[in-house]
Amino acid sequence: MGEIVSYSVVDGVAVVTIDNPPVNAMDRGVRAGLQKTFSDLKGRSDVKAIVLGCAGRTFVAGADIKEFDTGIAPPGFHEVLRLVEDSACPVVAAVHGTALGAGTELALSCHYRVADKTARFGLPELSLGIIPGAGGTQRLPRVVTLAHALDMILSGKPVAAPAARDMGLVDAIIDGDLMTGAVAFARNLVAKGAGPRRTREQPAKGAENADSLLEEKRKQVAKTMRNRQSPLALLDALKAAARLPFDEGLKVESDLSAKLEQATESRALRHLFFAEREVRKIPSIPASVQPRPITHVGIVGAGTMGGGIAMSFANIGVPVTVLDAKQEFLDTGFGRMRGNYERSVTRGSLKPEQADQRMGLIKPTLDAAKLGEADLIIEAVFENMALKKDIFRTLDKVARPGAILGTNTSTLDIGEIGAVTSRPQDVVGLHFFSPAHVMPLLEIVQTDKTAPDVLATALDVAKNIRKVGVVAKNSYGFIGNRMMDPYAREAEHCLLEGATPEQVDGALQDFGMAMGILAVFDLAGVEVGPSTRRERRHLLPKDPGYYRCSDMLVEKGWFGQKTGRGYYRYDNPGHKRTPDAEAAEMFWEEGKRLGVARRNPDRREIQERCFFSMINEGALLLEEGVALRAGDIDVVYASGYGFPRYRGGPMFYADTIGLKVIHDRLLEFKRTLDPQYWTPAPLLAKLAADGSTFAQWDAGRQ
Ligand code: T1G
Repeated sequence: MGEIVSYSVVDGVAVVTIDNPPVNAMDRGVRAGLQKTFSDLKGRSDVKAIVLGCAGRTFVAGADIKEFDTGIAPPGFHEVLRLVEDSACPVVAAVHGTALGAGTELALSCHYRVADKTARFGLPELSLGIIPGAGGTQRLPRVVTLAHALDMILSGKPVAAPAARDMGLVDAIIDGDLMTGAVAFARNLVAKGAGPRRTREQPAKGAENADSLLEEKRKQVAKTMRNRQSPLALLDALKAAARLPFDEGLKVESDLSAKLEQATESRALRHLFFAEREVRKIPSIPASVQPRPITHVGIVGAGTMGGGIAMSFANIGVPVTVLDAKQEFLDTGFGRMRGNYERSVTRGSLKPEQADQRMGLIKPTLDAAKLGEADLIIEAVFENMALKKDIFRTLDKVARPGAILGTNTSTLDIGEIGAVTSRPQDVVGLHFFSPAHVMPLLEIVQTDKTAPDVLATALDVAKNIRKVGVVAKNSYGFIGNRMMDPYAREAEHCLLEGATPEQVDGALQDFGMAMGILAVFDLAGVEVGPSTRRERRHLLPKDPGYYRCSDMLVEKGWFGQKTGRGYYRYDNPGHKRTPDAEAAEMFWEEGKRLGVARRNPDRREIQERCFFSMINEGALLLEEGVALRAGDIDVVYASGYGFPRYRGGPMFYADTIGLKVIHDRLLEFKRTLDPQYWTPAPLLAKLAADGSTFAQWDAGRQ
């Protein structure tokens, strides 16, 4: 590999190139290379201007996130960026790809910035639980207004080059070859005698209304970004940018950054960043295995799930054929998809012509033979084994050889489904989450017959449709729903013991869950759980209180939002969720009838019973090999179940509590609650005894 940072001087313009694949992360090597280069160039009187660009697919895409765990080795960011900014001749950043985090901060330390039109700039540090730590909070408000800087960093969303130019972050968009254009831009600066334009010497823009702007945001983030420190720290850093001289503001930023980097919030978010990339690595799939090309997809079932899945493929330009049994089902399904696209157009997230183009890619059919040219067919019909088997027998006849047959089942045995075909090796579970065109999680379920290249294809499909694909072994509930079972079981049992639904959900939301599980059941339909359990009643625990509350609601026809009553009432004008004293009373009476002790569990007990039982189930999944890594379980929960990302997922959270603490609490619940549910998983008991963690268990298996 060549030098990480190199330069050449042509007719007085030095072109500096960073080449640090895969994303030019500004690791120690890059920082040292920049330090050496700009020190060398400092002494060259023949150099009249400097252009700084990157090789490969993107300008610097950030600091090397791995370095936070080991500490930032010298030279540090401030030292290097100051050297760039102190250059006696103009420095022009030439930006392509995604200049994120330290990438944008490096560009800000240059005096001018040019970009190709597809380039994007961003400061996504809050998504890692930190704030820009290389001067971004101090330099950005000196180039764009404080309001723009605040929005850019708080949202973390990349800004496209044209918009960046409009706000003052980019001086010119380069058509044609970026470096050629950047050198021409630099020569023009020299020709017109434009010297360095040091960002730190500019006044903060729009600082006059800093107090009101930042105070209003403080109130907002306290609600929308609950339990998190980094957004509040950002407001403090921006206030320093508006009120203090640059160097003092930089000190404020550094002190805040140092604290955040070591805090649990950032360690949790960095854990998820890497875990979401680790999930693509499956040891049983040799690197030589190539995914099968997917150029045409078939969907069986035009319902909510089938339509959402069809949209996921149409959104990336893949044609889709949707089969259903009746024209009216197709009409309803296509109307729903069109409605989804129209809502995106109304929201401004999609242009009308894009919506038309995507809808145009989705074709209806009543004839299964039309699925014959599909490379991948996904069944998404009712959770009924007989129906699914019929469909797979038909697919076995019409699908072309080598086509992959996926099922969106969430509870049925995929091995049993595949067994009715002549090609079980081509059968795989593709468990989408509703709404399928929005939710990022895709559970990829392998049976013991699924071929490695089918798994590789499913992972490739997940990345292409911008979902997070997590591989699970074929077992009831796969990963997510299997761990939901004890979690919701405890939530319901607390109702029999005297808690109200709002107390239970309140405890779960205080923890950081997007929604309490009882409100989720009301949203999804309370009847879904009991009907799934009916299919498995011979396997259920011997416990009359087991999900007794949802059974009672179903007996009364209270299915939740769709019927106006469930755990809560929705029969008010705005269909808002309101407490239902009658339902609570009904649960308590039932608890008494069943002889359940009235414990009136408090917030802490509700949280511990729900989350520790979930974690214990996760440990069982790891032992059974249903989940490959604890990190995979964290990704499932952060991407598909509204688990707060700033806690890193259930298994990371368990490590922060300490496995021995959890283990001892499980034993206490075994003594005081229904003992059949509280036996610590052997893996959890072992790790607790060894003073170890799930993270160490993962690392030991790499
Ligand atoms: N650090 C270390 N490794 C990184 C990395 C980073 N910043 N970004 C990507 N990788 C690895 C990734 O793990 C994967 O590795 C490979 O590169 C390809 O990534 C001081 C403190 C740039 C949009 O948050 O958003 O700067 O799995 O699969 O889908 O203020 O990577 O192949 O071994 O994601 O094309 C701020 C994070 C850091 C950007 C490319 N920057 N990266 O997406 O590829 S904090 C970020 C991304 C910071 C300063 C602060 C994406 C991408 P492997 P990939 P991609």
